[in-house]
Amino acid sequence: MARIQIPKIPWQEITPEEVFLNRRKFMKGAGLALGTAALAACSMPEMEEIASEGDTETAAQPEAASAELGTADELGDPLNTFEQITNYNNYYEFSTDKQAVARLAEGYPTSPWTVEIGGLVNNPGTYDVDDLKQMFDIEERIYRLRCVEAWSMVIPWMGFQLSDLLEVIEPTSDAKYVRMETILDMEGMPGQRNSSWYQWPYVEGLRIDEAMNPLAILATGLYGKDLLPQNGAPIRLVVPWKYGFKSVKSIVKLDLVAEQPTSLWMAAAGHEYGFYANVNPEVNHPRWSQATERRIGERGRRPTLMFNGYEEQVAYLYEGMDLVANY
Ligand SMILES: Nc1nc2c(c(=O)[nH]1)N[C@H]1C(S)=C(S)[C@@H](COP(=O)(O)O)O[C@H]1N2
Ligand SMILES: [Mo]
Repeated sequence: MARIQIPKIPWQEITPEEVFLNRRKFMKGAGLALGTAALAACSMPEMEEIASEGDTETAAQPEAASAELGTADELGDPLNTFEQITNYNNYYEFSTDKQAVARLAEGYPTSPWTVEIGGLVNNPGTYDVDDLKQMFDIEERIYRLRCVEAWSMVIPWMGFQLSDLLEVIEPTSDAKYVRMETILDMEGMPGQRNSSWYQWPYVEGLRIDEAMNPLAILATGLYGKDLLPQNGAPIRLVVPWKYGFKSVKSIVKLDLVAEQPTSLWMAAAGHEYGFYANVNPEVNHPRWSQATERRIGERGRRPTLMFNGYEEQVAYLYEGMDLVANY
């Protein structure tokens, strides 16, 4: 079962910088590692025990297990509901109809599942997802997800830092990019079978320094539960400062490579979907503005934030780069 760390301090009470850069260290320092019990299986007495461990500078909230998980992002925006997050999905392997994906993906087999990890690394290997979940600290990360179609959600992911995996597999000095691939399964995935317009499998990539940024995670769950198929079970990328299409789902292959990978979207329409795809309210998509967005569940529109609100954490990656040319 997954090793889960329960944050003692509510997410929104920590400053953004601590949240993003020191959170895990902080949690380890506070001695809050929680054995091997799955969160959903925790009984109240166990929760109380855990909550009373470590120092006591902030009050734990043992009376409500759910209070241990966050309820808003660091900007104070409330989480989207589990129902919203699991019923409004982009997953073209199943359907281009966002509201049809959940039904079509229901029961899609995601266990056992292995990820083949290799390319320009010292330690290649094929890993079972269950083993990856044991190897790394699984923690909650509440992130905004901004789709290039100009809608957004706030999602409480569970996952581990991509940088932790990279440290284990040790990229060689020739490695410049990380390339990730979704499963190819024409038989099981109706969208792959029915749409030959796209060059399956879905491929995405990051520059290695982007992949090392602490915000980049491989997510294995949300709302404290394992991912459902429609959200990219059992393991998918989440890079919250980029448009949602970069966050490739249901990964079976991860390679370190020397050349910039060509993503499925670059191959399909490179003038509309670039490699970087950083959220930027000033660079419009050829067919629509990116200045504002619709938060699912809200009326009206809200302004889109540079790098989706994560500028402080990621702007250094693009210093001196032309963000219009490198969209
Ligand atoms: N393999 C794969 N990954 C994918 C997609 C897809 O169609 N196939 N859609 C992307 C897009 S456009 C978005 S907005 C997010 C949506 O993630 P969610 O459905 O979990 O909210 O997944 C991304 N990852
Ligand atoms: Mo998207």
